[in-house]
Amino acid sequence: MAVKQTDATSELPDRETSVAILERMLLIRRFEERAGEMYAKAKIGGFLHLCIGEEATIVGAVNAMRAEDYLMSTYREHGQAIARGTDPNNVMAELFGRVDGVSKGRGGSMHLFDWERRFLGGYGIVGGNLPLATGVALACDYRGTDDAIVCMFGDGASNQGTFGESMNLAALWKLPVVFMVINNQFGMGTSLERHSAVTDLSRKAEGFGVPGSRCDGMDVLDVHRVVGEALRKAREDRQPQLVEAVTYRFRGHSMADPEEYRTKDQVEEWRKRDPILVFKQRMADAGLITDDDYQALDEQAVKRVDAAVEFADNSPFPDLDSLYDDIYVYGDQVKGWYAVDERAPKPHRGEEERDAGDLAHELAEAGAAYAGAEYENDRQRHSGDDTFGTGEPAGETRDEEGGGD
Ligand SMILES: Cc1ncc(C[n+]2csc(CCOP(=O)(O)OP(=O)(O)O)c2C)c(N)n1
Repeated sequence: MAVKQTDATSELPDRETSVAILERMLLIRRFEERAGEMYAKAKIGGFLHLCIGEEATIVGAVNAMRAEDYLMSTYREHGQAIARGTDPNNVMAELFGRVDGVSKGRGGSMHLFDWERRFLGGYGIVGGNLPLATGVALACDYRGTDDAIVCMFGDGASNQGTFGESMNLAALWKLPVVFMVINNQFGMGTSLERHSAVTDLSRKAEGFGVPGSRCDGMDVLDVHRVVGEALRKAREDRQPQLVEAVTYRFRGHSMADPEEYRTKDQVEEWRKRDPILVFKQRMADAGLITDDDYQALDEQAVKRVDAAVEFADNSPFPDLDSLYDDIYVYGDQVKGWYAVDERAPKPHRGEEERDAGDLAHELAEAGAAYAGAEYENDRQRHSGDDTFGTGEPAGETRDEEGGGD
């Protein structure tokens, strides 16, 4: 896998714009690093997928969108939310599972959502967001709007059946959608060459009638240029597009990744093309920024993230009474708990937690008791050693090893 060098063909924007781009990428980087730390300290539950290394791909693409456009992403989406303008406080609070999180603490890291900014998530099912994005594009078209959607997914997701199904319908119905494959070289621990017969992913949808283009995902300006043009074609010519951004994730797939599928040398080779440092150097060469300016921007990003952690820490966990709010299931599946199958003008029975049947309550309480016992066991296992060098009491840390998503 060759490391593509930046051609640096896209012109550098004015100082103010360039600083804003750098600022945003730095904020995402520092946010992700801190999220990793908070995960190790067990402040964050579930899984955590960091986008460190992919900042140019994210910021370049999001900056090419209009405010009215929609964005849909995968579980590796903290950066997308921040790039779209969601307050880092609410993103961190969601990671912490607190009520002030963007999804009221119910979604966690993989399910960020911000309707106001038309950020439609955060999606845990690999390839599951492609048909949904196609549906959103259909809605944009059906309502006669000028809006479009950018749907981001990984190289691994391009092997899902949903990829072909979505491309076909988008092309057939001439929908305003840009499918953006973030090729970070791996689907979990499987490299692109080992999981996809076609490795030029920009061409993978051609047979379905969706033309593609490729950008250097480590070059924020190149991404901006290519996604901007793809959005124009999707919006104005009603021709859906596939954009491949060639990038690399510097960290493991998730926090539970021993990274046995790649060498340190390979990671180091790609780190030489760190999208933030490369962009900073271009700005410095053009006389737009000094080392002191950069230092100040970095400190500002760190402070912003400090504030986000403090905010998240001070936000309460959702009330146990709200456990059954905003949840829809069919009545047959959980006894005494009804929702979508009983549409009526009045509040639905399942929307009142108190109406939930005994069984649902018992299950919830048993689950909470079980989680408490696990936590205690974990504390005892770690008591007395600072395994991860976090400087925190050992019981506050978690084991990062072991399989997982
Ligand atoms: C349908 C489905 N199958 C399997 C998984 C488990 N899984 C989680 S992430 C992942 C790898 C996806 O890789 P890629 O699409 O390249 O995205 P990346 O993680 O590199 O951003 C897999 C297989 C899942 N979440 N959903």
